[in-house]
Amino acid sequence: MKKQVCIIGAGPAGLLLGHLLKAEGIDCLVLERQTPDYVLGRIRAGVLETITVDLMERLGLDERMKSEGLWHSGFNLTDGNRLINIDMADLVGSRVMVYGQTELTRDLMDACENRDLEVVYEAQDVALHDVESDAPHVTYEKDGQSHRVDCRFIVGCDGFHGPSRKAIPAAVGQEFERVYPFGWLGILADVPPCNHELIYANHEHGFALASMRSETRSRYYIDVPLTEAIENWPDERIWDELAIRLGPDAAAHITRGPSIEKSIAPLRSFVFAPMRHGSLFLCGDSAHIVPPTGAKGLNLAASDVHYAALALTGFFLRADNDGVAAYSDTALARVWKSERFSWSLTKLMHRFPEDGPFERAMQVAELDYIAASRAAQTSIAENYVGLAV
Ligand code: RFL
Ligand code: PHB
Repeated sequence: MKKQVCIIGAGPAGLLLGHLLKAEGIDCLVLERQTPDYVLGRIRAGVLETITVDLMERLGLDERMKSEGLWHSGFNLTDGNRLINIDMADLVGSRVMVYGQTELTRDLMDACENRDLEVVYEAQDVALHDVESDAPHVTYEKDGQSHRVDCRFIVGCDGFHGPSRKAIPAAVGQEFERVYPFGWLGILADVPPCNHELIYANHEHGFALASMRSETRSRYYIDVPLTEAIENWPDERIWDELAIRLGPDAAAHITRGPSIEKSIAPLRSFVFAPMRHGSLFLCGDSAHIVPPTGAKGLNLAASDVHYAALALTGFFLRADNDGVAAYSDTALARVWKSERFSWSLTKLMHRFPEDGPFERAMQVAELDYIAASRAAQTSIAENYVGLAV
């Protein structure tokens, strides 16, 4: 089969890019290893920046998001003693949208048939070939049959563990990585949120986050050692710990209920450069990972896709190669700023096993500074709502 672009991975990055290219008349195919239900079963991001909301709007796929999503104009940091409100609307005149990655992915999936975006689910053994040439191809197996897709470009949207990044020779690429000594234990429950805005807490017991998916569905996280087994955390133990870490005001408003999802996600900072090699682009988690503290992962995938769609549209519609040539540098400039923000918020809001009284005093001093300084709050707000693309 012949296509202009072959996209690997039908997570948010792959589906967003597929729809953007299709809207410009570019012929593309998306290959996904899992089933649609499996992709929708992964509970991940909850906070969307303007760039992500705007892309859905541009595609005309924002109707459900605009009616069911929640606009948030602020969020809170706490160390158990005080609540520091970051009023994004007042500080930087912008907001974020609380709308689950699951729902965004569902909206993108549901639109495929109508818009003729072809997605092959359960594509096994996807392999990339000749990525350094102008005529790469992708092979895969489906229902016991071998398939080959010849294309001009391949876009790897296949997440951290996918094959695309590995198709770039080690001599060409450079990896930057920090693995954190804890993971986030997340719980999803059909109970009203304890607060109308998110709360990030740094308590002596550890980190906690109170988030939500709707007025009736809450998402909470606590950090746990990397070695921790989920079996050690029955729901009641998580609720008890949340009540301690989030502080007495939030605790008074926590409604407990049975978990409908519970999992531990490791925390990592990772960047791979370059984000394009020959005819292969990387977008989203295939090229970089941020710890979830800044709510940046999905939004970075969206900004990569925005740049990649501009580059590919320029190439196919105007024979302009500049966007392709600039893609890696342009995307990485924004990636590094989000990496910095996610890393700094992670350091501020978590207790690291190797930290002593000095590091703790630095956290307290930084929270004191943020509490008293409009300039410091503005910097946090500007990063949280998302830097310009
Ligand atoms: P995905 O979502 O991992 O999708 C990649 C897709 O590629 C498929 N795939 C393959 N397909 C074909 N062949 C192969 N060999 C393949 N190997 C893999 C996979 O099945 C999958 O469908 O990457 P993408 O599209 O780049 O999207 C990135 C986001 O999913 C991720 O960055 C965010 O979820 C991160 N994240 C958050 N981001 C935010 O912007 N805001 C948040 O509030 C936020 N919270 C979070 C998060 C991530 C979390 N976890 C679990 C890591 C909270 C958590 C707990
Ligand atoms: C979420 O609701 O899942 C969520 C919110 C904010 C974050 C990370 C995750 O920083």
